[in-house]
Amino acid sequence: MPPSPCVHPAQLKMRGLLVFAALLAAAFSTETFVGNQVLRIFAANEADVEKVKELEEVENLQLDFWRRSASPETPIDVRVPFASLQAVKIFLESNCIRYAITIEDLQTLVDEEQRQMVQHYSFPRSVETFNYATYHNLDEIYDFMDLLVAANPNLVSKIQIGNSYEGRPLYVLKFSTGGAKRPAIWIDTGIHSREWVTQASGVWFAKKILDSYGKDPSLTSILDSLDIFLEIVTNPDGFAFTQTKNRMWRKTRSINAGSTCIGVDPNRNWDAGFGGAGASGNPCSETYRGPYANSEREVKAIVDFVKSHGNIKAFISIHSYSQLLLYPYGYTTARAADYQELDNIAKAAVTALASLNGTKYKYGSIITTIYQASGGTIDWTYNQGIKYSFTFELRDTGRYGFLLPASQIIPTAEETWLALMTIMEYTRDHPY
Ligand code: 0X9
Ligand code: ZN
Repeated sequence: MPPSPCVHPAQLKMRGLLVFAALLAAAFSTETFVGNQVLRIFAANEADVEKVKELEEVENLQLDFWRRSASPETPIDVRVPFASLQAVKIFLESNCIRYAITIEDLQTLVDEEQRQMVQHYSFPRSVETFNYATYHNLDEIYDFMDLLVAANPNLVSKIQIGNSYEGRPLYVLKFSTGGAKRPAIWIDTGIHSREWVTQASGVWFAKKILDSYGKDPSLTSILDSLDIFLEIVTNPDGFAFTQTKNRMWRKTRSINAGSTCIGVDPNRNWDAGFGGAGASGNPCSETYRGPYANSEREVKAIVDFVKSHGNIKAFISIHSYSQLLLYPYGYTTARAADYQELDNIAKAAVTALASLNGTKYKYGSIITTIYQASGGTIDWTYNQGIKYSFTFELRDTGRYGFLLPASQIIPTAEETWLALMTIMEYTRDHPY
């Protein structure tokens, strides 16, 4: 009998571990990412970019583009399931397209993140004992909001702007020192559920506002003339899903008529260039725009809130990752009327951000800095007349991507806060 193909004992042990992880996940019906790799693809020219787009069309490959590219300058990051790895690598090599493996085994990072969360969990009794340096689940963040309001009901209140598709409350924290319908600043985090550093930063911002009022003269003067609205978990259904079923979930969780695929990209569902290039009409796509603009309750709730408020002056929507500060437009190459002013503000904001830890951000309009994206949040808010409309892509630039280690939460939030302060100060000093 011929000997069976040789397997090194160390490999066998590794395989055993992988099988065990897969079994555990199966028991909890959680999606596993065992053997998934994230590849960074360096397209040398337009033709390469087009070639890589061909891969995207092959649904069977189940590729998850973490970072797309419209031009050869920015590399493409893509999560490749184990079963597709060989095919993708052969495709790239045979087309002479260069790539590197940025994440060897995604499940290792997911497991590490889970271990960190369990290890650092402590029952929060107050906003003082709450652990800001770890990731939290939805219930913990909702509890945090109540603790925050209890800590200073004169400064912060919790309002509900609607319900998610699955019926979860959509909560917004309102920071206000009085006055009837003062002009306001809006900040949202977590509209893409897997971008965990954003919700975690949102929690930190809330505490920072509370701590700074009455102490930091600048934040104090901002809150004495403007209200701040902060929606931390903008896509709660997706967020809950990332915690229990699939860490990589991005979209909402609405059912799509005529398809088995779930969810709409809530950053393609706004009524600005809706249905144009830079979004998909395929419900199975990660950038599915939805059946019509504002079809998603999570989006509609904000649209209704912004319209009924009528006095929002700055709107900041926070994503990750790539380290970018962007302004309109994403759906058209037309320059925003306030292009020069927005560019100046963005420059000042990224300079302030870098001053803390040296973290470098690029800035510019969405379409020129990353790619065309239609139906995006801040294009709609800008067209509504909210001049100071910005969107962030927080850390990192791809080493960990959406699985940014918890040790980076506080440094990320701290540096981002400086950029937010720059935008908020500008809003305070340049009323319109
Ligand atoms: O594609 C997107 O929706 C954004 N990138 S992400 O990785 N966070 O999904 C970029 C689109 C530009 N608009 C905003 N950042 N809002
Ligand atoms: Zn995003």
